[in-house]
Amino acid sequence: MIAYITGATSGFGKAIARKLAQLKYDLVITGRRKERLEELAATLQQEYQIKVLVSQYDVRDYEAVKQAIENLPEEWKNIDVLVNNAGLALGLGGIQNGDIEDWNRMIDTNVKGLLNVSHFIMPLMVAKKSGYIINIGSVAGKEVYPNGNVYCCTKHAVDAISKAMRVDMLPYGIKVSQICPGAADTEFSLVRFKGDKNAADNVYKGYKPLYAEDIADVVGYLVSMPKYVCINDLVITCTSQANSTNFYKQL
Ligand code: NDP
Ligand code: 8X3
Repeated sequence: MIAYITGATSGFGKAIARKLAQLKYDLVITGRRKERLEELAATLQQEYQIKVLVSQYDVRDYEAVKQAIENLPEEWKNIDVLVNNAGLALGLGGIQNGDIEDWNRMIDTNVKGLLNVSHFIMPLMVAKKSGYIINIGSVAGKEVYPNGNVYCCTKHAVDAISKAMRVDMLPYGIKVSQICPGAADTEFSLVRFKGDKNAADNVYKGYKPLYAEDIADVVGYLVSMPKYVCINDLVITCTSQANSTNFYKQL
């Protein structure tokens, strides 16, 4: 069994790679930071005796995605599970103060990047009439929150794309699930606040957030379900979070 994971250099993607390695999947792991990919590949190969292929590219780069997937060795094209995880938020503020570069990066990564990768992997699944696509959405794709505007918009797009994929893949027996996590302590906030560690740490103060391993466990559960069962959509928060805006914090 082969799983293809985008954004495996950190956070959810890295934890999902470890979980699927435990379940004896061979892995294609992708992201921009090659050193991290190589380090993870070496660790997982050694710990779980699986095969790992490193594929470095930026999901925003359509040509690079095309080359990376079309040039996979034939035996690696038999992909069973695609985890569309790569994504990011940049900034938190009103549209009137928004930075167009941030908007473009979020839209190009979270929406077009996910489409780019899916566009080249779906035909491989369609040809063999089997496969499983797991998209990482967000609670931000279910409800908007103050100052989250463009990031929320990209995750609402992931919600729509997940539903559309499920409809389009129906004749081919390809499953599509969306996982929508709430606040999780990964590098997400460090990226959102552009390296400001204090701002990032503040997001997770006063309560116990989700951790990447919690979402990886859910992926492990999803792939263990029989072929005729498809869990369409999961919203997962820590117990101290009820939705996008309501937290119980003890500061
Ligand atoms: P991290 O910042 O820890 O990980 C993000 C991953 O995405 C990295 O591996 C990064 O790799 C990759 N990535 C980002 N941009 C690109 C790009 N242009 N091309 C290729 N890879 C890219 O954050 P998380 O693990 O938290 O985020 C993973 C997903 O989960 C995202 O889609 C995020 O929106 C979503 N999410 C996060 C939540 C949270 O609270 N943490 C909650 C809900 C959803 P590299 O930089 O090496 O390219
Ligand atoms: C990440 C969760 O609520 O910080 O998608 O945007 S949130």
